[in-house]
Amino acid sequence: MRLRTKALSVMLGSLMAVAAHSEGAERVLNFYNWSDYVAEDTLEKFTEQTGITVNLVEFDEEEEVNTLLDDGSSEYDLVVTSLDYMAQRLLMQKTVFQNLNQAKLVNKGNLDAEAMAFVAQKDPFNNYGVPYLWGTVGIGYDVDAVEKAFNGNAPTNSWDLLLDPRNLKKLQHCGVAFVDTPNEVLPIIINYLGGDPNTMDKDIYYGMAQKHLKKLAPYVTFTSDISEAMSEGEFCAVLGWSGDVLYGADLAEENETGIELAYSIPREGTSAWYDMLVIPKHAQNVDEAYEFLNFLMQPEIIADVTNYVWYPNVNSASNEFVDEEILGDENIYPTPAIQRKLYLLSVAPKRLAKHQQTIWDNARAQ
Ligand code: SPD
Repeated sequence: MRLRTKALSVMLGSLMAVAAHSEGAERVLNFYNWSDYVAEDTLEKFTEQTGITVNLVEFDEEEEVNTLLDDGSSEYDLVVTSLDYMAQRLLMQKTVFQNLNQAKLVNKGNLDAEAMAFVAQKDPFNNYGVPYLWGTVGIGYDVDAVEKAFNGNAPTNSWDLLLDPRNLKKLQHCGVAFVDTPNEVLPIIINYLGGDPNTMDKDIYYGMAQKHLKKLAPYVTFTSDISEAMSEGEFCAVLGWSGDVLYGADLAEENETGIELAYSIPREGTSAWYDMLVIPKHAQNVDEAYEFLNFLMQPEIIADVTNYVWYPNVNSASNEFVDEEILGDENIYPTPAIQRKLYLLSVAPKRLAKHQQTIWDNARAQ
């Protein structure tokens, strides 16, 4: 976990706070978010507009935020978590986040109605979360290193590249990573082997998925923190999230590391995921959380985030502010034809999630 209170935000926040102090208490928002998942100036702009100081704490693994929510912590006022986690808790009738007051979400009209309906399959009536960003799980690769390993014939648009152990062997020397989320990777493996990615059958997990993962594991590092590592040449191929690979590509360019990274959505299809903004049940600064939610739903603000982190948003009004290079890239904003190949994973009941974790832990220990 990294603590990064944006310097300027603090400065502006403090200046505003001086003014605010004479009228009342300083206003703060404690925000728990993934690392590298907001534009550089988003928080400063919010402080400028509202006088609210944002304390940003970043995490690198999904488990960190989920544990925090499960524990009922009152440390944060707004957190980013996955739609899958939300759905699982809703299924268990465990309300670890607040039922949103829709009347306070004055900017929600900017959000795409179709995307909201899609998300509502797991968060009925969009009661508990506001979609932040979304993406796919696909193939990230170092163009030169991977082509070299395959003499110019690398199957970079097929899961064969990362899920056929013979291919992994060819990539072993330049480093392969898989995103550290069993609930996402195991269904992809099952789908690759011809099964239903949404199966709830534990025998398929312990049979098909576990057996195959065992063959892949010796070549793989399991981590969700790949952007910087890829930009520096630590991994030449990853099974990972779209924006993290492309953010890595941006870093490589900025730091002139000489590495060219690319991302592809495999032709066999893959899963799409949504990250949601939720207010934890015991949040202390709820009004500030609503102000930030409305701020993030401003088209130019969320477009800035997309332009910085390379993940698409669901704010249709923001499209005109999103860089051409990003809006026109079908691996980031998939065309309708590609979208038809994307699936949403069903909510795994807690029992199955435990089996997924056991299989994963066994592979990691290999
Ligand atoms: N660098 C931040 C990446 C956040 C991506 N979230 C993906 C969640 C998928 N379940």
